[in-house]
Amino acid sequence: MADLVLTTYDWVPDMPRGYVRDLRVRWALEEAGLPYRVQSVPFHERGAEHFTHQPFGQVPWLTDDDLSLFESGAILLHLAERSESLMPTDPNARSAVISWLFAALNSVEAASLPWSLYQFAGDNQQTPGRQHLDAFLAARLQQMETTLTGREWLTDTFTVADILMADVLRLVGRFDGLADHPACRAYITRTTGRPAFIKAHADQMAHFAAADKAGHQP
Ligand SMILES: N[C@@H](CCC(=O)N[C@@H](CS)C(=O)NCC(=O)O)C(=O)O
Repeated sequence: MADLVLTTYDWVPDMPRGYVRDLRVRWALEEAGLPYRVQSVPFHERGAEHFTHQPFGQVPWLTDDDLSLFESGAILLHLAERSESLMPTDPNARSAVISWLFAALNSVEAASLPWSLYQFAGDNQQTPGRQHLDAFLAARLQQMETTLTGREWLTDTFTVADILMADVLRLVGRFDGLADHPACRAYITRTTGRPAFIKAHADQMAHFAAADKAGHQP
C-alpha cells in the first residue's frame, strides 16, 4: 500500500469539480511518479478527525507515513523535496522555485481568489472595493503576462511552481479573465496539456462522478 495518502471530499457540487485543490496534489504526484492513494472525507459532515488534519475543515491534506500536511502549497513543497522532477536541487534553482511557489499563492491567488468568488456569485456591482480588487488582479496579471512572454516555464525547467501558478491562473481563465493576456493563456494550454495534469484532472472528475453514481445526495 502507498505511504502517500491524499484526502479530498467524497463529493462536491458540479461548479468546483475540476478545480478542487486536491488536483494540485494529484498533478504533482503524477509528475513525480510517486505512488499514492486517495481517500475521502464527507463534504457535508466534517468530523473532529478532519479538523485535526486540516484546521479549517477544508481539503486537501496529505499524509506521508506519520507526517500529516495541509495547505496545498506546503504539500507541494514537501513533494518537491522528494522529487527532482518537481524541484531541482541546485540552490539557486531551488530558491527561484520556492519564490515562485509563494508568489503563486501569496501575490497572484491573493488577488485571483476573491475576484473569482465575485464571478461565482455573479456579482458585477462596481463598488469601490470591487474596483480596487479588479485593479489589484489586473496589475498581477499584467506582471505575469510580462513574466511569461517568451518563456516556457517560470524557471529553467517545469517545476512545482508551474503547477501552482497554472492552477491559480486557469481559474481566472475559467471566467474569461485572461482575454487580454495571451502569454498567460498559452502557458495554461502548455501546462494543462501535460499528461500528468490530464490524468489528475480525469481522476478528480471520476472521483466525484463515482459519488454521484453511488447515489450521493447534494
Ligand atoms: N489554502 C488552502 C485552501 C483550501 C481550500 O480552499 N479548499 C477548498 C476546496 S478547493 C475547500 O475545502 N472548501 C470548502 C470550505 O472551505 O469549506 C489550500 O491551498 O490548501
